[in-house]
Amino acid sequence: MPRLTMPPLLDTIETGKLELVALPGRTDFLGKEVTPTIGFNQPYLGPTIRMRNGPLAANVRNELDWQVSVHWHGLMVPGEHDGGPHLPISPGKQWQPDMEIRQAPATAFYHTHIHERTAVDVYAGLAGALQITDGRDDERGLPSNYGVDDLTLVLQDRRFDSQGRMTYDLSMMDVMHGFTGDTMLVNGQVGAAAAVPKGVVRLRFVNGSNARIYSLFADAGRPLHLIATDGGFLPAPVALEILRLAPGERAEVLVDLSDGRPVTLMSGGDPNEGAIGMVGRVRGIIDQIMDRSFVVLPLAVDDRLSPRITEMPRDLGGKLPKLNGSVGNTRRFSLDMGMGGGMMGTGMMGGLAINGRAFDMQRIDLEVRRGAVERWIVGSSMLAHPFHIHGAVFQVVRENGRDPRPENRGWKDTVLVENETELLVRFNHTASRETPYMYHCHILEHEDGGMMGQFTVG
Ligand SMILES: [Cu+2]
Repeated sequence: MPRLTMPPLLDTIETGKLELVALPGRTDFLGKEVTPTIGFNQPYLGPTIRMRNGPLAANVRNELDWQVSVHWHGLMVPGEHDGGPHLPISPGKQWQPDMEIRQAPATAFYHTHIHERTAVDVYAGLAGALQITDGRDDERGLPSNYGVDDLTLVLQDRRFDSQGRMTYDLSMMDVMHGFTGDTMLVNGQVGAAAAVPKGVVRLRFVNGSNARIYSLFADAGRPLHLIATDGGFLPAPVALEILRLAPGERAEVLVDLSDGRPVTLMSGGDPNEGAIGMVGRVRGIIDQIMDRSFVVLPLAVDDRLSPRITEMPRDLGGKLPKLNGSVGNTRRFSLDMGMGGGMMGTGMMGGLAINGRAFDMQRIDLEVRRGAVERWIVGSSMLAHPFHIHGAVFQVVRENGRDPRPENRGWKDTVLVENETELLVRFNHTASRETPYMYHCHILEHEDGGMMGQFTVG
């Protein structure tokens, strides 16, 4: 079994500079035929960008023949630096946002975000992981040795043809449910295993899949100790049996391998996948009857690596969100799939919308006051949708009438909406009419199909 490798680390801490180039490439995923792919600074995916608070001068060059952008998913930067659909980089051109990073340590994500091209271009490779660090992980007792005891894991699922070429042929079902593949990729690698020291290991998950919702667990009942959500650290580790991770979400967990035994990371089936997604409400029962679980990544202990951390930390220093004090507007969002007549022919594509309206680049859907906390109630009548808001972090208050799942109690910027989810959202960063922020479903086929809106903050 090949050994899992990390994306190259692009550390901006000394230089305060970040150079990315969107490039065409060729990638041999299965040891058979090569697939034309795209990536940042390499043939497929991009480096892990490490940054800390302070000025960061980015320079993104586009060497592809079509427009791309770089959305910093999870970075709290103003709309003009956010890299959304209004900030395309034309072929041969560059984009140079002079950013100021000021936020808690976290694992984030970056990817192209051109309207109606996001799904196909992220699928082909234009995405990567990002980490904001404050250099104080030793004080927290956390593993921080990149690629040794601190692993970045970009999770993606893909399909391949009989020649071994990666394919992206969308059926009506794929548009409807989002595209799911039958082959698991971690950091662009198929069938690899991680080798780690005999101690506590940190896993930074980035769900970079177009649509797949993972229900991650370790075999033999070993817990995953959740230490950070999208927006950063929890106060203390929380032991989970299952960690659900929808597209666009990130989570950091610790796994204890100090007994030397290997661990296999697995995932349960995707609640939206195939015919099962159509009967959504009873999927829990179906999962019990039909085991749809699969291997995400085996972890084996390598005795040559000396463990640095051998105990679970107690105090991570994070704070849970408590935004209840000063809530302004309440807004309702329904994530629509245009059923009822819309299923036939091209009507279905037009059915993907929010509050009955498909995304329109020319229409500002909302105007939010800077500094406001708003109550956003997001509902779905069909399938589960990961709802992402640009330039803001939120507290999940209620999920389907209950307290939020444990993995949704920290600061979030993306959350999976099944029936109804209530959020308190804090808007601290500005976005103009020229470069508004987006809110959207992070199933990329849904986003491209129109399940997106845009707003200003000022
Ligand atoms: Cu969706």
